[in-house]
Amino acid sequence: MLLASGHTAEALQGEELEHQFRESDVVVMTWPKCGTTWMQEIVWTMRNNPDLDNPQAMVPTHNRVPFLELDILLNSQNIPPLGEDSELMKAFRYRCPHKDPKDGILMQITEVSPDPRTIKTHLPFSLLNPHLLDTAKVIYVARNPKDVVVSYHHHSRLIKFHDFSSSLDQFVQYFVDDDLVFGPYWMHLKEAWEKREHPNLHFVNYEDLKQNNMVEMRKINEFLGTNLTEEQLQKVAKYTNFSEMKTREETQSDPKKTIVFNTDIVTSSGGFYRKGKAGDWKEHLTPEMEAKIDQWTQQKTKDLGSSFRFSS
Ligand code: PPS
Repeated sequence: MLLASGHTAEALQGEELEHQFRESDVVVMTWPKCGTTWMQEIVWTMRNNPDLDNPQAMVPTHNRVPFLELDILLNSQNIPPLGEDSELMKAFRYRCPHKDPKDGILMQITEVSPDPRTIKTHLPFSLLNPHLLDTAKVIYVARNPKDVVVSYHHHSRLIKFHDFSSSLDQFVQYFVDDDLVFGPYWMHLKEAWEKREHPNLHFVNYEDLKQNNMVEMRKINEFLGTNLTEEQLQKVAKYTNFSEMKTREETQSDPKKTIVFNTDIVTSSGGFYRKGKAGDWKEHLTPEMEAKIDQWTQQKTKDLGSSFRFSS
């Protein structure tokens, strides 16, 4: 699988995803578990639902904001071929009549999505169209790797198809060895960090979004050029906070999602909306795991400059 063990972004140079971006696109770019879904909902709502009266908002986030490279994950040998009665295939048949799913289900759904598109990707800049920033806007969300690894470990056990049951200790080792799906965490972040002054890139930390929510919401509003009033921003901030998003997901659909989720993990550790906190790693990482991540971070962040930091 692309970017799984042994495939670094460097090794894949020249194999970029050939997606044509449009001027009105906003791409939410993250390493997994850094706050993608939260930012998808903020951006989509600011652009399409500032007064919270758009009935389209009832459609689950992932159907409004396509996950550009999901086909790569769907091609995993762990995942049985999508049946015609699956939600995704039904959406494909409806939105892309006469198209062949073998040419990419999500790729083609993304292509036919109407403007203005908000697109999710976990791919780094080096694996996307090199003209991305000349064309579209990108919001990059970074998160403290200690919270990322805890959240990703949970996710890997939660999603049935990942078929993952190893310990957090083992998972931390995979993380610092750059052996998890979507590859080296620091390389991904560094590629965005280096471009942070580009007018079409907005770089935000999950921790800042959590702690100074309205400050960050105003910055996003300015970056997107959405011109929301303070009152609209307050509404969007409330609508996209953790508890509201969690409640919406649980009331809109089967919270245990038995086809996709391991129900015993949902019961013991929570669903997709697990904790939504900055600093929850303190409840999970042992001093040894923490030291391992600190040492790795120190090594990998040397050339990021002194202005780079995570707030907790
Ligand atoms: S994914 O699967 O890569 O797209 O996951 P991603 O959305 O990037 O990250 C999931 C984590 O983000 C938390 N989350 C939120 N935190 C704060 N506020 C809001 N609104 C929000 N929505 C999702 C989610 O709970 C996961 O973090 P953990 O630490 O596991 O709770």
